[in-house]
Amino acid sequence: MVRETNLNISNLIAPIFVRHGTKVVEPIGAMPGVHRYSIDQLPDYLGRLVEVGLPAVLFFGVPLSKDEMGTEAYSSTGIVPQAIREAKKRFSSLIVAADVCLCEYTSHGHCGVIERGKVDNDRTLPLLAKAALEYAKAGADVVAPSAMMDGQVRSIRNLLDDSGFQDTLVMGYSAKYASCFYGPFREAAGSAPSFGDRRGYQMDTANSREAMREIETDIREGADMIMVKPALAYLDVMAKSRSRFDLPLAAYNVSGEYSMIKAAGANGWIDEKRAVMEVLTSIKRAGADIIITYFAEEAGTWLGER
Ligand code: PB1
Repeated sequence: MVRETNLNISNLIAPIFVRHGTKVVEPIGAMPGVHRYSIDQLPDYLGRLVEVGLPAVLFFGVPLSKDEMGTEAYSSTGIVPQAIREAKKRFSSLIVAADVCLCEYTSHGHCGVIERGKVDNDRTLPLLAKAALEYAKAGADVVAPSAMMDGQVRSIRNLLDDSGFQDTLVMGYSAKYASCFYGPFREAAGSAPSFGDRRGYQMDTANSREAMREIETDIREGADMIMVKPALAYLDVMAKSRSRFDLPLAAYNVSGEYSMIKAAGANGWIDEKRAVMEVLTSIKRAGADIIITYFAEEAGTWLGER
């Protein structure tokens, strides 16, 4: 009765990697228990998530081929629109979000197009908007720009509204740090930058006032939900964001945070289940309304057992 923070399944979003092929459920070495799914394998997995009561999923695409411009990211026949259509057809009540970025689709692995050896922010904006529109057309309830390009929320919001998708929500990856904790994801999506790093567009890990400015900008540009990412090493930023802003606040419990617990648990160094529930409860205690986590299915099962 006096417990102050209660984690609920309704707080959780499950990130899902989708790829081309048939009958593929491909394990990801650096993320034990996480897989890449071909479209035909989605109904079973989504059915399990819906069964435990998960309200939402977030799709990440693994394309057939990559190129300089990240073309499949904004193709109407790309893997993410296919996944969205399949999910909405089978589970109409499931909230379907789609990550909007180029890094999984570009041959160089950066989140934007490259001009003279650097990411060209402004040339990337229309491509992100185009991708978001394709996902909205496919039925996505939420589009989530993770590219950390200045003006990405406004570009996406404007094109969605101009195209009649006023009701498609935008969850901005507002305060996203240039973190080492994305390593396993980059293996999962094959999205490590082939040169340089993301410090030219992701935030300095030492800054928190800057995060407030980034979030204010996303809100001004029309974000419906804001985010701090990663989560565990940034709970101070989460708490500060919660005290400063009223919009729904998402936390992304990223791949490295997942894999650390999995590795320690597999080695018997920590009690994995207790660690997961402690971590997710702490992220909520810090102020997150929404937690994007690869632990979603397991946590949902454990929450249901309470
Ligand atoms: O779980 C994770 O590590 C998420 C990684 C995150 C996905 N939105 C980014 C990783 C990166 O910066 O490489 C992808 C950025 N578009």
